[in-house]
Amino acid sequence: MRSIEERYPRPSVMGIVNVTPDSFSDGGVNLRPADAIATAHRMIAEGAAIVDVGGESTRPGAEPVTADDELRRVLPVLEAVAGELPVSIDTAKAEVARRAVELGAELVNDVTALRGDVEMAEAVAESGAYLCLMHMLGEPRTMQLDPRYDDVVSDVKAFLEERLRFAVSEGIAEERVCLDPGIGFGKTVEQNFELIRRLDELVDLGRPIMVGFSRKSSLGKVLGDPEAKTGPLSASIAAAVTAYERGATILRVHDVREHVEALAAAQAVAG
Ligand code: HH2
Repeated sequence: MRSIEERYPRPSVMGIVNVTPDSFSDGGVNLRPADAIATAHRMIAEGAAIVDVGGESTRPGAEPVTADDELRRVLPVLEAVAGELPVSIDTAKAEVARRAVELGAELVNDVTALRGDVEMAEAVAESGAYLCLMHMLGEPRTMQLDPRYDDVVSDVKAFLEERLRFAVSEGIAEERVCLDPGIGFGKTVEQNFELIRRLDELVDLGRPIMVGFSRKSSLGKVLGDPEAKTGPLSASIAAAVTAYERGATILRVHDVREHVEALAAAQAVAG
């Protein structure tokens, strides 16, 4: 069994394929299966190690979708690419994860860290898929209203440690799990930046760290627009490279080619 760090060496890029009408930065772009399939192929050709297919937006304020709707969105895409390309399924639903893995998805990216569906841990354990456990405070509908922590890094670290222990107790091999601080999921701009600044404390948990800062609104806000809903590519790359430099292994991004190039250069500079 290959560990997740052997499968995705540092740094690896995960390309985002949102098959949704309402994702915060690319809603609608890949809603038609043909577009999503073409995007997935392009991202792998541009150097992504894996593409993350999702059928439910988790942007601040998003309403949940049913399993049927989610399956209707992602199945045609997975049927076309999951046996052929390295694919991850971005879902909190066990049924969606099961179907995706049957079709060839190799990683389950659960933004609820196995809290959204009581059957998810079993679905992942049985499938043998890789797993990403992400931190979120609250739920997407309300998470940005007034996020508070004693110390954001210590709180996120304790959460991820507990979720990792839970996953292992449910029969999921630790070597198959990576952890994600959940940038933008119940965090202020400053809390998001502090999580990257002190990423070494999360690296100390001993599992590979995934970071998804791509286009997130904190990057637009720090550039001077307090109402920003997204951030630009330039700032996304800066955040990804900084996260890599502080120990991140997998960078989850919308703009694959630019991030692959930036990370290759950063790696060369770091030596
Ligand atoms: N961010 C989003 C969705 N899934 N998964 C992980 N592991 N880490 C993240 O930071 C993360 C994630 C939100 O970004 P996006 O998919 O572009 O938007 P939306 O949720 O609106 O579809």
